[in-house]
Amino acid sequence: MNDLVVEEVEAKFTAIEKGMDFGKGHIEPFQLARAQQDLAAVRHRMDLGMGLTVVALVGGTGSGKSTTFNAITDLEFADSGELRPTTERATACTWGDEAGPMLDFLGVDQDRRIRKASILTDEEPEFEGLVLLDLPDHDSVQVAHSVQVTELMPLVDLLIWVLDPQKYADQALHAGYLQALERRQDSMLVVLNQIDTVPFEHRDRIVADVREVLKKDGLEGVPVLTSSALNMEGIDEIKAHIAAAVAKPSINAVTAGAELEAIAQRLQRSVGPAEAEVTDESLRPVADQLSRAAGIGAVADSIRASGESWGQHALAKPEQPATSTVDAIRDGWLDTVKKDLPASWAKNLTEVVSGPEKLRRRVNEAISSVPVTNPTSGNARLIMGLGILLILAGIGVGVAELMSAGFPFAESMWNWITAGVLVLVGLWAFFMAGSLRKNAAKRAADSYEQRVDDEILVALRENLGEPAQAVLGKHRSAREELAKASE
Ligand SMILES: Nc1nc2c(ncn2[C@@H]2O[C@H](COP(=O)(O)OP(=O)(O)OP(=O)(O)O)[C@@H](O)[C@H]2O)c(=O)[nH]1
Ligand SMILES: [Mg+2]
Repeated sequence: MNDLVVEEVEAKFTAIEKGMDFGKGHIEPFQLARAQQDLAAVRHRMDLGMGLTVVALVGGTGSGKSTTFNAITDLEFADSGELRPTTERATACTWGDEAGPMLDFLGVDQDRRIRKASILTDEEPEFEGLVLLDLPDHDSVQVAHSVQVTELMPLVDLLIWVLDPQKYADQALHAGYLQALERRQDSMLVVLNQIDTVPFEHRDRIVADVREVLKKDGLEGVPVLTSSALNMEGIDEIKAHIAAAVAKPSINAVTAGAELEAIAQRLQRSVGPAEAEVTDESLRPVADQLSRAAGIGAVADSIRASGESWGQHALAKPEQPATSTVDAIRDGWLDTVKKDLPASWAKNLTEVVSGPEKLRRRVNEAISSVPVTNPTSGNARLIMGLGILLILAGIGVGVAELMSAGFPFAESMWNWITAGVLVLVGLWAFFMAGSLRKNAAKRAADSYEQRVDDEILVALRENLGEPAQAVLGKHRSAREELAKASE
């Protein structure tokens, strides 16, 4: 058992379910039906118990399977004896975990099940989750409710082949098991039992013979042990192999994981490799295009130009962009946003964003929500008025001085200086006012452009960006969930 693998399989299953949910409507009905069916099958497999390790004793009648079973379990639950065949119904011993569904599925009768951990305290943690099966001899026994090779093979973590040294040559490995386990040699173990009946000097030769038989069957890698179940010899070594199988992730969990990966990979055809990022940054170029189409630049220029004189200036008005222009700008944007999406997602995206007509209306509303007005330059006018007054006052002082010539020189000089200063300050104020007016116009023009840009951006966000993001977000989630399950 390996908790991590079990968790991974559960996570994959959840990811596929989520992926299918996010991708709802974008998975072909045939693909969807197939995925649902496959998922149900995997769920069934998972529910049998992914933390269980199934170990089965198989072999010809009288080889000592039941005796080995009893030796391993340290119980006398399996029938062993002289009468052939002895075992007519499969027998199971389980350690720890609930193995009911698994045993139901395999067809082990209720009265042929025993739970080790419930009898003794859990003193064999290395066997936690073990399901040990003693099977009837397949060649000679035809029992209705027997564990079937086809059901057992996909679930068995270790198949222990118990051979009788007197008959090992005729006890050819069962073809059904062999085919099923051909690619899983590490899931097999051959035990030459009743080794006590073989004289010492012959044992090596027999083991060599068995290896030869295995080699001919293409099973070179399968370990061969010897045992005497009756005398409890070689049992610890068998138990060590079982413990090693228990320590590994169960074939059931590994298979479930692989099946889920395959399902996820098939579903990945319904999503693209990535999705475009829709942010304000990506909408800004679109806003700029629309702003150009509406002649916002020209309007701003006319506001700027109004700063050149004091009179009321006729300001340019923004134009309504042509439908075809908005259409083209919208299409161009959609193309870049859709580029990585499969057809169904792309179609959905086109449907959820505002159509060209609505977009045009919204953009026009945005543009006209910003008033085009002559820049106010209240302070500039005041300063200019002040300047003129000062100039006039200076001129006044000068004229008075000219008219009353003859005053003492010193006094006259102060009056001329006063007149000069007044005129100079007045002129300075006059020019200051001019530049204030220009600056005010420039600021007004810049702010107009900025505000229109912002308003267009808001309209684009509401009509294109946000609806697109909803579709792209779902696509991203579907893609990410399926990716999680497929690796
Ligand atoms: N000498 C000796 N006899 C054994 C050994 N293991 C089993 N036997 C005997 O062999 C006979 C058959 O053993 P079982 O365990 O019933 O054999 P089985 O493989 O379960 O047989 P089936 O249930 O008919 O398929 C019994 O009489 C056992 O006592 C062993 O290691 N040495
Ligand atoms: Mg038996």
